[in-house]
Formats: sequence, structure tokens, C-alpha cells
Amino acid sequence: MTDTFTKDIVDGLTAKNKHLPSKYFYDDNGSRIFQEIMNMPEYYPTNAEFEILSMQSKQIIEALKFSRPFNIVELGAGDGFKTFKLLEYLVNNEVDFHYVPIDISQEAIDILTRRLKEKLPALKIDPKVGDYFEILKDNRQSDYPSLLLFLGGNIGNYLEHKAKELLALFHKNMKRGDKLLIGFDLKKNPIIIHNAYYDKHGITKRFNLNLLVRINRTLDADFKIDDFDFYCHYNPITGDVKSYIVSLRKQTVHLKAIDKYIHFDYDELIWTELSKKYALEEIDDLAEHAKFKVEHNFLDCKHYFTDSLWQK
Ligand code: AVI
Repeated sequence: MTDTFTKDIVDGLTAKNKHLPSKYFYDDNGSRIFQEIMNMPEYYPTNAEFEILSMQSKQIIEALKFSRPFNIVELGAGDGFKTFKLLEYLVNNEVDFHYVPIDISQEAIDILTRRLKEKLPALKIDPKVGDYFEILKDNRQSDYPSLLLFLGGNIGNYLEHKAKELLALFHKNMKRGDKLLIGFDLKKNPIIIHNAYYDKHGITKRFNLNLLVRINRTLDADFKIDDFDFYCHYNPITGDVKSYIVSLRKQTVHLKAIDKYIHFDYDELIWTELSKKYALEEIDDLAEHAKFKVEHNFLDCKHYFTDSLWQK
């Protein structure tokens, strides 16, 4: 029996138009490279969302209109850097709430919990490791209202039908009156977007090619990394940033663990990632389709990014 990783890789590399799922970028090394991306001055989403959460915590909490104790459930909490400002505001103002960070990585959750206990000793934290939806189902049983956080613009990495499926699942696992704060990267001057993804330091290139390194390690493959390059393109009409790995020559790669050969033509592409940018009207449509009501868009001062507050 083959595992999901192997199946996804083989399916993607044997398709007519080759593709690989971007969720596989994030092995330990990939997660470190992603941290480097977030630290690049050109990668504006991190700073934009940080600004929203540090400057508008008060407004966000007031907009919730939760009168009783409540839960903040963060999906894919990671290192919790952005959320810290929101949590700090709540703790400093003695608001009665529980923070429930969820991540698939035990290591990320351990680091986050340790840091938060150190910096905010009064925070009531109930960390969970595992599948979002299993944990969300439990949260439905809670007597208290919940604010779900899905930050960082991760929704942009989903194809439209997948984004709709994900939002429908959120909706199904929320109680009436619960809220969702969801980050969207917005359409803007195409040059700014281009520079954030086709970066001159080559960090995003390394991030993409690391996927081939991961396949070499996991499937005992012999990708020669120098024989591949990176290309990405922003389409300002659709809002799609599409990223690709490019084969620099005609070549064959052997996935020894499953004895499979993959042939590449000269200049053949592997599509690796979609990073969709939204217009505010598109966000309204998405919310409406998933039966949510948009309550407010919290924007950064440059209007590059929004944390959109939705109610079930
Ligand atoms: C995680 N995600 C929102 C990032 C994005 O902007 O699509 C991943 C990324 N890919 C290239 N740079 C950053």
C-alpha cells in the first residue's frame, strides 16, 4: 500500500501537466525557509497582518460582541507570532477567554506553548495537536462562543472549489453566533506582488526546489537540483500567483523507492503553488457562498491585506 505523500507525488509527476501540492513544502527545512520568506522586506503579507493585529486588537475584540467568556481557536497556529499581539491585548485587559492553538506539528505547538507561558503567564491556553476538524467538532460542544482564527492568507493557497469546501467545513463545525477571522491577501500593484514571490534573493526559489530535495530523501530519488529552476507569474486580472519548477534540460529522474522513472522535457514545468489575491467583492462572494455574514474588514494602512471578520 502506498502512503498519501507517495501517491500525490506520483500522480502529480505523471500528469499531462505536471504539478505538486504546495502543502508538501513544509518539512522541517521548508518551514525554516518559509520563516526566511516571512522575514524578507519584499514579502509584505507578514508585516501587513502584524500591523492589523497589533494596531486594531481593540476594534477586533469589540466587533466580536461576545459578552461571556469565549474561546479563541487558532487553526494552524505555527509559531503564533502574529496572534501574540491580540492575546497580549486581551490578557492586559483582563478579558476572560481561553486560547486553543491547533497545529499538526507537535514541535510547533510545544515551542508556542513554552513561549506564551513565559511571556503571558496569565494566559489560559489549551493547545491541541491534530486534525482541525476533529478538534473543531469538540469545540461545538463548548458552552462558550468561539472566535476561529485562520490567518496568514493561507486560504489563498487553495483552488476556488477547495477554498469553498474548506469554508463549508468551518461553517459546519461552528455554532450559530461563532465568528471567523480569516486573512486574505488583496489585489494590489502587480509589481509589489511580483517582487514578493519572484524575489531577488532566491529564497522562494529555494523554498520550491526544497520539494525536490524532500522527494530525493523520502522516495530515494535522484533529482539533480541544479538542473531545475524556478519561475512564477502574477496575473493581475485573476489575482493568481502561480509558481513553477522548470526543468532546465531533457532528463529522467528515478524514484528508486518505488522504482518509477519520470521523464522531463527541456523547459517542462511542474506547477507547485497557487497564491491567490482577492478583491473585497470576491471575499464577500466567498463568504456568502459559505453562508457567512461579513461583519468587518480590518485592513492595514496600505490596504495590502485584510483580516475579514465573519459571523455564522
Ligand atoms: C503560506 N502562504 C500563505 C504563502 C503564500 O504567500 O502563498 C506561501 C508562500 N509561497 C511563496 N511565498 C510564500
